[in-house]
Amino acid sequence: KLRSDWSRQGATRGCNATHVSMIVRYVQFLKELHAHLNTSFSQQTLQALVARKAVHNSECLQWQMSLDDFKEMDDSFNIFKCIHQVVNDEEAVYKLTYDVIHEFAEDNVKYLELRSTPKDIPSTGMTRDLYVRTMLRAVHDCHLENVDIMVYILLSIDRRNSVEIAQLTVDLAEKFYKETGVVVGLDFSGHPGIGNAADFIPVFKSAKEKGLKISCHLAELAMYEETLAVLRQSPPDRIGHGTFLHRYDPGQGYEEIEDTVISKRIPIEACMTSNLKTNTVSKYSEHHFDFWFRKRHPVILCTDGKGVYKTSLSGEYIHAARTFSFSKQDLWQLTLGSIDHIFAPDTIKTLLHNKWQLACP
Ligand code: 6MZ
Repeated sequence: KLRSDWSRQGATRGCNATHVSMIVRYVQFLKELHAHLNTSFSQQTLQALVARKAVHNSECLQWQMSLDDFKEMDDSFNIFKCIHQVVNDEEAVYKLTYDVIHEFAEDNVKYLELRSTPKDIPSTGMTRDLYVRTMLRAVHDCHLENVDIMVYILLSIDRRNSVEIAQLTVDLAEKFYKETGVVVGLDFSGHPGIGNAADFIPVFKSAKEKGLKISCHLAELAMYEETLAVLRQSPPDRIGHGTFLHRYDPGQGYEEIEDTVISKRIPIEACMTSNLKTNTVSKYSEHHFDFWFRKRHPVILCTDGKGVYKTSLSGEYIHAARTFSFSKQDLWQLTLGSIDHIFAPDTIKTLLHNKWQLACP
């Protein structure tokens, strides 16, 4: 199944059979640390969600077609707006969360951190609190069904919204962290061209004071000032994308950015296919994953949005393995190393380490 999925995604092109077989053996125990709920739908779920909202059908049909036609970052964000129109009530949030968890489990993902922006939508009775509760209900039901995957939730702060809403999200995360232990932290995301990440530094600090972990989308575009400000004043626990962190523009101060990331060993969530489709990286072979991985800096392969970018986590592994000619040791380091950077408690890290030692070829 993996082989046929990969071949549909074009991931096995140019890969010999022995290499594919080796990778198949190593992708049995994956960890997904960067997946946005609303961009991780399967085609089947999407169709069901669109069908429920027949009233918007013509608009929705248009954007479903545009899933193959990305030219720049804005195309993705236009699609996100449409998805949010069909995932705007309790039933839709539940179905999407439930389906996404099952789909990741089918792709051999054993540990998932699913992130989403809690939303207030008065027309459907949705509140931020209910949004998180609904996600938690779906996680709980999957657990009762013994789906073979551990799921944790990160609440996302959308940078186009106000600092006040961001602080509300932190408070909500703290509440559900204390109540359930399933919400373990925060994500800072949204269109990187809108707003200034530096404005949210007090919010990041408040999250840390509450014992919450935080992953920040940083340097997804070449945003020098805000990247440096965040790294200096409130370095996150992980960085999402980090496309422009390394000495990409010599003499422009990027040395300090790269050196800070290295000295603090901040893990980077690398989303290769997403970066290609949003046109921030031109081809797999030029992806910054390689730069960090060869430095032995912690870097984790992730999907970002398996639905929008038509990928899977195992597919991302094979894209990377093929492009950068991974050895068995590389695959071992990558799959085992990611465990150290999860946001769940240390007991879960130990459990995952033990499980992987047993499962690994
Ligand atoms: C920045 C992104 C993103 O929260 O409604 N999001 N933010 N860069 C990206 N790379 C392309 N992809 C997704 O999921 C959708 C939201 O996640 C963020 C955006 O804020 C988007 O609205 P949720 O589940």
